[in-house]
Amino acid sequence: MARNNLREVGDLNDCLFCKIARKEIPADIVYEDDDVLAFRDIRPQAPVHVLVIPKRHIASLADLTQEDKDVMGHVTLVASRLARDLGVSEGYRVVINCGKDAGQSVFHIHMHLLGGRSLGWPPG
Ligand code: DGP
Repeated sequence: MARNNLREVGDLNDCLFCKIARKEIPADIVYEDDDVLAFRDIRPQAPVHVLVIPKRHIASLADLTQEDKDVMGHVTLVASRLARDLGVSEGYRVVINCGKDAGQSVFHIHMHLLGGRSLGWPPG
């Protein structure tokens, strides 16, 4: 339990995305396996806006350890496959906001997959 900077055991119980992973809160799930879940963002910023998460609680990119290499590789592969399956393989963006200043609002690591419109750069 002392891994990944889990601030308190309470993080796991209170974490919104842990609750979605446990199906305690409904979500529009587009992909699921034993380790990874992908669901549509509740406030979509593009026609396709999906969040891909490891089911296991990891607070943020800054908290990754060697132990997380496989699951984060898996998250990335799922995002790549979903881009194809959801029809945005012509151009899409994956984003991981890390920390408050980057706009991270849910402290369970998640990869945004955004596509279906032209995406500006640099991001705001
Ligand atoms: P970030 O700001 O990078 O931490 O992204 C968090 C995203 O999570 C944000 O785009 C909105 C989304 N979100 C917040 N609450 C919920 C929820 O209850 N359900 C779903 N599907 N998405 C949520």
